[in-house]
Amino acid sequence: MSKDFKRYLITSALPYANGPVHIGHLAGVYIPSDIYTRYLRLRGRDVISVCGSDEHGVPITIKAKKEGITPQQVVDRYHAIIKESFEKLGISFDIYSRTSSPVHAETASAFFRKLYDDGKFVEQTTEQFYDEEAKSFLADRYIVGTCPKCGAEGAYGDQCEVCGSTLSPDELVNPRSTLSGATPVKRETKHWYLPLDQYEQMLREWILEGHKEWRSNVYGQCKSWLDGGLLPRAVSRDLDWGIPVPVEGAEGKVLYVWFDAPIGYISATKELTPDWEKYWKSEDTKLVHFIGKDNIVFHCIVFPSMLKAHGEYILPENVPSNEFLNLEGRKISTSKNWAVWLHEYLVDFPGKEDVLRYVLCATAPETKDNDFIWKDFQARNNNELVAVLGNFVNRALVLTKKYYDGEVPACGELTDYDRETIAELSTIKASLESNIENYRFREALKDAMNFARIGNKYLADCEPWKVIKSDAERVKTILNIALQITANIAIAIEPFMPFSASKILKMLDCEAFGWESLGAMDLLAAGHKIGEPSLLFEKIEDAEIQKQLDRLDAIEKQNKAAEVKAEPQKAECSFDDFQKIDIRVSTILEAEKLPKTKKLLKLTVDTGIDKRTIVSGIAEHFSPEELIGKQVLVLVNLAPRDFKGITSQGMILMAEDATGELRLLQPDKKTNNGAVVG
Ligand code: B3M
Ligand code: ZN
Repeated sequence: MSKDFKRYLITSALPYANGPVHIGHLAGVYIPSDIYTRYLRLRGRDVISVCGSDEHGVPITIKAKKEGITPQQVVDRYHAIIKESFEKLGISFDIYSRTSSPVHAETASAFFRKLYDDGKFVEQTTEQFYDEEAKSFLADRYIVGTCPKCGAEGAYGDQCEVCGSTLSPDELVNPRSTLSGATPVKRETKHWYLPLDQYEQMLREWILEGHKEWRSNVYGQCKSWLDGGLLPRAVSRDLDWGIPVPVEGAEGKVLYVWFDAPIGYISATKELTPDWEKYWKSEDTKLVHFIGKDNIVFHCIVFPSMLKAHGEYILPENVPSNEFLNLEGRKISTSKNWAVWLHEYLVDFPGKEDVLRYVLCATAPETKDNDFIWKDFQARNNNELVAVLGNFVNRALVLTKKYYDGEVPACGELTDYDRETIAELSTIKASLESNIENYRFREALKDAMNFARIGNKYLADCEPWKVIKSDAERVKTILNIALQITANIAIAIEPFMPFSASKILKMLDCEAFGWESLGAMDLLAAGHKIGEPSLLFEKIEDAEIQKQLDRLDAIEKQNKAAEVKAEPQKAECSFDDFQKIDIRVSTILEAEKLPKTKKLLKLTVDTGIDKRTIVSGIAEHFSPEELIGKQVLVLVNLAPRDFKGITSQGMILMAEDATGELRLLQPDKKTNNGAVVG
């Protein structure tokens, strides 16, 4: 069943250049694709990994408009951030390109043109919303109005962000164009459609019959699309940002972003190598698309139909796609800033790139949604990377320094236990390979870590630090084996933690080994002098984690405040009613906590009329000291009330913020006490 391929072409979903990359993207797409690619490279396979920024589409034009800059400026900014942060995390694309590149414009245009010339499209005229003032067709996102479902203002033509309903612009009440504010009108427009229905049979055979081994989430989504029946899909849009439709009479029309973006994989390959066709047009190539689950239909249904329509291209062999990663129990959201951003992580945790790679792989949402929890991040670092991997490597190297001045001791006769340990390593190797090749990266990572676990156990069981006193010869064998395992670890963890792998090699003072060396026990010759041991991983302290949790707390508070809806207005009151209320500017003279209460403060205030006592339930919000001397507004003619035997003569006016905090209301300049408010 498994075919021998001559070369591999790995693609990773092109991130939209309208924001930076976060841990959800990494866990879903880029870490798995990098592990797979690095593994194949280590095996000496002919492999290239391509990616780039997806720089077209409506969200980018909207962002530009909001910030008063051009779409090109938006994508320039985020392309730079994304590219740099990928590099720093060791994501080893052979090329990270961008869809605003000239090669891409040319490639995507030519692709469209071939399909057009070969009669693969159907043309259709439909009615679309149009802004007569701005003289522009309107994408759904450019139309706002009242949500028909929840009544919220400012719902978009495709979605209401308040109640989450999916909408179409026709449903909005009082629709308006965000370009000019005008009411949109319907106008006819012509577009090109790819008749997906014509590819249904091909897709059924190829996926449903031919690729039953795909992950069940991917296979299941494809099946339900195919069972639901496919419809022609528009591949052009009325928009001024994108690749112009290369056909006469198509002024003002561009390729739909989901038509041009996957062609970006081809353009990137073209930019990388003059040999690009061999990767895209030969059945000997294994093409694998790493994507997020919201991209499945485009990579399994639409793009393959495009490739088939073109006729010269191969189809992907697999499309591994993950579920979603949540953050601290909540859905990651760019608009709500509920995310851990890669470029920020790299600043907050310098030198800990592999820790993030490790944790995201260990918790990758391979078969179901999963959670990124900062405490778990800390625990995995401290209990697994530091305590198991780092500890083993450190012990092996430090003992070698101590007993043999850093020279690899010769291996003597093996005991049964030595042999068992060595045999175990080969078993893990087989499992590691099969797990990576079948896209089970979490399991594969466990296998890689097992090299260190076995090493740790081996040292703990053999106790060379004790044996050295009684049988110095035996210790040579023990440490030889421990060092060989260390060299093995450098191979096994390279796809997952490349920085640590090269650190180990440096400490061993040797060149990188190929994958075929994994399991071998002669990687380090006796007499070879190792380098200086240093710590592979450092403990992460509570304070560092608390800083991240505090940041999320602050974001949560902001979001809550933004979500908050004002309470409905109370029943009408007459002017006479209002006149009855007597509010005065007053100054707080004294404040103290009422003994045996949690919430009550006893205040003495100067109301200008008199000095009086007011008891107020604000002790959890203000300290007595911060109140003394403050001017406030006091409702002075409120009927007196008793609290714990003290009579309160009035009420301090306050507002409660959405965060639950209380705010004092004060005159904006110093005012004489007793001044009437009204
Ligand atoms: N930019 C969507 C995304 O980032 C899209 C992927 C394109 S892959 C050709 O989810
Ligand atoms: Zn709504």
